[in-house]
Amino acid sequence: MNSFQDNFNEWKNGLLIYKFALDEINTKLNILNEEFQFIHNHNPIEHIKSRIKDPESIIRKLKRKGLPVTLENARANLNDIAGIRVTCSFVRDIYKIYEMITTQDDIKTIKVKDYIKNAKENGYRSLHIILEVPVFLADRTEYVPVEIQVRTIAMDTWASLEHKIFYKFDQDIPEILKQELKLAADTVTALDDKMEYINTEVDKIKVTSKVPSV
Ligand code: 0O2
Repeated sequence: MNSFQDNFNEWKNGLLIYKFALDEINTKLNILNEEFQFIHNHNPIEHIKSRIKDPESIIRKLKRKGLPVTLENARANLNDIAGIRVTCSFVRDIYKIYEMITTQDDIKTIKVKDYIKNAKENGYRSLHIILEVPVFLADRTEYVPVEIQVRTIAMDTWASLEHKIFYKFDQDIPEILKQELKLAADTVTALDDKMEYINTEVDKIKVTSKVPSV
């Protein structure tokens, strides 16, 4: 039987490749953002945050999916061990990022979940892109899945609070709070629509004057 130390080392080594994949996607996103700023005088990305899912969350998710807790199962069944969250000011920037990253030659797009066009029942909105990126190791190349969640700053504020409440109530949020969260999500959608409208108006005015981009 494997000792705790053996298991710990096996998990640590098994998860290392996800760090390499995250590094690659982070670099790609930063290059796209800088290039976009140079050409269009506008940053589509406000903020990037990346993380490797911690072993406790991996175990929780495997159990939630009814799967035995092994590293092999985690690697075969979880697409979000390597996760990157990208926040943008405007909804249109989310789709720009999507377009720019998924058309790169070395990237395989595995799955796209558009929770912006089809929000979840609780009000959650975000664009989830699951990609595979090649990681070149000393003796082999591995395609590693990375989940990118792209959302506006307002969507991110909502999701962070909802996530905390979800775990505070042990994944069973009281009905009254669910309703309040749904109302807050509707307000977020209205705010994003308004910001998009204002940005479009700025663009129109820019054409006829020298107003800098926002
Ligand atoms: P955590 O704690 O954030 O890591 P799938 O395997 O594709 O069938 P999956 O991955 O469960 O199923 O589906 P989905 O919907 O793509 O969710 C992946 C991640 O999106 C979640 O990871 C959350 O980070 C985020 N997410 C999805 N739905 C919600 C939601 O309703 N509210 C909030 N705040 N975040 C959400 P985890 O592992 O569930 O959680």
